[in-house]
Amino acid sequence: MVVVLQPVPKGKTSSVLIPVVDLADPTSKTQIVKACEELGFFKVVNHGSLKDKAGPADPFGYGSKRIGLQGDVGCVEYILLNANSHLSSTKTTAVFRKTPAIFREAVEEYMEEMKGMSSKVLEMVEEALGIEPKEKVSRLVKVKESDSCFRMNYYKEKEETQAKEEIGFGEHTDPQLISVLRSNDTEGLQICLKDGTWVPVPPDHSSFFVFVGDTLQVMTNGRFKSVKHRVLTNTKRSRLSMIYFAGPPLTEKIAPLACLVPKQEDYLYKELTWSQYKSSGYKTKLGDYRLGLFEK
Ligand code: GA4
Repeated sequence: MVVVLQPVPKGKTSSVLIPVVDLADPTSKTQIVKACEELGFFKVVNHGSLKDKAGPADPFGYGSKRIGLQGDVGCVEYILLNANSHLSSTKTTAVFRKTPAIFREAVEEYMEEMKGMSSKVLEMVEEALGIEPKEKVSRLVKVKESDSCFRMNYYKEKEETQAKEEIGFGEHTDPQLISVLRSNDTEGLQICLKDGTWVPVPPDHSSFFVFVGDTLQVMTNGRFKSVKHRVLTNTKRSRLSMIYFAGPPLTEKIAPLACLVPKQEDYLYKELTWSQYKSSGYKTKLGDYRLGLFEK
């Protein structure tokens, strides 16, 4: 099943088929791998168990306009939370603790569900690619040390007097393994194809969108592509999105998987810990090409 993405009016234009993975379909594993290889992005339907509920940062907490630590700005208000509940001393947790229980519990439950969804997708990838040992990748997001985070973004509707398009969230790739996004029915998200064309993703509040992140690109030695994406606030209605970024533990060594690349000389990337990659990432601007840090 595929959905046609409409071309953007400016610059290079094209339309592309966005892969839709039906989790209830027995061939879904193969569909996931195909989508990860071709686009690094896909939509998930029939996710069954997931409930339909949800809920300047430094970098966690509430943020408005400023993104990251290197001066990036966007027309966005957000809350960024560390998903590690065991890190009770972090500022995130302190701020988060002060929020009403009804909100906190909903967010905690949602993060838990997203952890389950990301590990499920990774398990399917493991099976389809024959990754060994078992759970080599999915384990990284399941363990309590996994360094995952959760972001809620609010993009205000564009006013009549404003320029035609404004950047809500500038172009970037996600550094983690995979990210799972859910939004309301407002457009704005765009993904970048391998030829550089930007295509809008039609919103669908009842589905999840999955992005391949830099870490999964490295572990698959470039077989899966970390997809560049952005949000433009070119809309009459406000957009709300929630994204779970499934990351490995800070001490985890990230490198191409030996079971996928038998010869070391074929490795496109060198080894870095997730902590090294993450902290270098915070010294970069949003749109910088961070994967260069991994390149041999
Ligand atoms: C992009 C993906 C996630 O939203 C995020 C972002 C993070 C932040 O907003 O604090 C970063 C960005 C993201 C990548 C480069 C650095 C770090 C802003 C920035 C300029 C939470 C993440 O993990 O990396």
